[in-house]
Amino acid sequence: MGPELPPGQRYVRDFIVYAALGLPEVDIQNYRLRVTGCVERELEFSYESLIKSLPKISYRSDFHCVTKWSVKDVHWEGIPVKWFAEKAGVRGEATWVFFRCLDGYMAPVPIEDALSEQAIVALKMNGEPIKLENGYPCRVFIPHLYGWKSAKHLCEIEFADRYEDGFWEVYGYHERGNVWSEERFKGGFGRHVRRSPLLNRK
Ligand SMILES: Nc1nc2c(c(=O)[nH]1)N[C@H]1C(S)=C(S)[C@@H](COP(=O)(O)O)O[C@H]1N2
Ligand SMILES: [Mo]
Repeated sequence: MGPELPPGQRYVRDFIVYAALGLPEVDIQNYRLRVTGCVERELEFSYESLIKSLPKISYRSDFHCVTKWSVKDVHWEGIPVKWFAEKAGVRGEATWVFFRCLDGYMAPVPIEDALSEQAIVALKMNGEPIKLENGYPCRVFIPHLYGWKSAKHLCEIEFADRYEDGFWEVYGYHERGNVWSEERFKGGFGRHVRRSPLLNRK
């Protein structure tokens, strides 16, 4: 299902692997996903606990990179970010989520988008555990945001009461990155492009 391609995108056959900071070595025995920041209790999950017990959702959705390539109909499976937020007891002052990665990459996402229904910590793509180059052991996926928000090798979900640039935002990429309103760059051009109103929130 799903409508047509978002504006300005075209389909390619497969993912073009981006690893701006190189592929990390993943020591899966000692790997932990941490939930930190504006929460009642910080949490830690081993890879085993992520794959075994936690509530999963799955669906089909396209993937859209801001450099204009999209991959059609990827099957995603993972744990809703919302589940982690509820489990940790996210506090009212949280307005942003910083997704931090083993390679040092970070992507900020407004809390509304991060807690939206289909926003997940993905553990499988197309029925297989995520390959190293695609973000093993897990990556964020939020269907309506550009691919640079899909932080690979995720190791920390930090709830924050302030905005901070991540790896790509420093270079002028948009704070939110909604694919349907073409939020490619901050400020910028065109009627769709504007600073996120969330930035003005206290
Ligand atoms: N840790 C990390 N996550 C990342 C990136 C990265 O360089 N490092 N690149 C981002 C960008 S720009 C895109 S388009 C997608 C690409 O996903 P892929 O490498 O699985 O194709 O990963 C995103 N997540
Ligand atoms: Mo990208």
